[in-house]
Amino acid sequence: MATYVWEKYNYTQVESWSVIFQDDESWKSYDSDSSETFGSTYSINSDGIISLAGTIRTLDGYDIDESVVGQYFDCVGDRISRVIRADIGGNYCRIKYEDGYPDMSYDYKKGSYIGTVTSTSSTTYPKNGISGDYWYVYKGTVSPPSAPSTITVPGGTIYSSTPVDISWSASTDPDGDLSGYELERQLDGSGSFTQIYRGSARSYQDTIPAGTHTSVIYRVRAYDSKGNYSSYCTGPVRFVINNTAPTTPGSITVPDTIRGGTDVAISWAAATDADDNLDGYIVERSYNGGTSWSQIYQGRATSTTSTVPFGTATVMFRVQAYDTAGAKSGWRTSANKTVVNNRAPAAPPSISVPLSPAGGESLSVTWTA
Ligand SMILES: [Ca+2]
Ligand SMILES: [Ca+2]
Repeated sequence: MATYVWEKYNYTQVESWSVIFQDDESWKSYDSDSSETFGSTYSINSDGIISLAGTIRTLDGYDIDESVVGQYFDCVGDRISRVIRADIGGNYCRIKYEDGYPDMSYDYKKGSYIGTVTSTSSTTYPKNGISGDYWYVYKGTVSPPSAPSTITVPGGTIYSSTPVDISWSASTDPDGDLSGYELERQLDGSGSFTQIYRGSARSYQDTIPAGTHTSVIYRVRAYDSKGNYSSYCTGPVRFVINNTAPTTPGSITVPDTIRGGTDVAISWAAATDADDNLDGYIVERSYNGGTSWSQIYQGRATSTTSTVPFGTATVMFRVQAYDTAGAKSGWRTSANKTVVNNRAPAAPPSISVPLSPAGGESLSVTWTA
């Protein structure tokens, strides 16, 4: 479905005086807000001064010349009857309205630009004119993006509590205004789809919450900056096996004093798993207060050792549990420990003792520093 686009503007009201005058062959009126020159015969400034070089008449057809100076006469026809007076002197005349109802109409001029508006109907706003408080200029139609041609969902069974990577192919937009994608998920083959991602990326890591879900379908569509949507690209049905992530280990234990260059013993409390499929633990270490982490252990034990290099300033450790479905617990993190960097002095390189000590005499034993 096409979307119709307009530019939206403020507008201003302009008074248009309905005195007309003859310029060569034609009769013209003028706007009171600007000085204008018509041909070479008449010029009008913003005070309504008309250079007099020919016949001037009202819109109703009354000539104005020296014979009506200071006189009054009625405008007739279907207009409100009113009086005008022409003061003529020198080579100009001034048209003056005496009854408080200047014989003027209103014109409208397009004002400052506000923005664009859209509609699915071509008749919501005027093509070029006023509706309500604004002036609209029709700019044509815009088109939605193409739908992503593919959506990729991991094959086989999906476990709840375990992240799954969903990705999709890029869309294109005839207007060049593609903005992003919306990814939606439907659980158990019924009910509405729920949006789980909106943005410009083309992949998303989803985790189905633990529960009683049995199947999942993903679908994605593209949108542009005007709010137009593509159709959906819908993925296959995947079966879901309910799984709960293990509990986070209740504690992690590291020595009170950690010495640089020595092995550090780390242990943690065992996790539990509601599905009885706990598979092991991952332990990570950080030297910069948790800004970055590196893995130092993965396995089923509840303790490990780690050598902290001499010269390390601080160290912290964390552990999480995982199960056979790949679901992971939260992290249990140690305090940030200051490392003690102190080594025993080296042994003296040599020691010398006399080769043939004599009994009863004192010995001289020396060593090098
Ligand atoms: Ca578009
Ligand atoms: Ca589990």
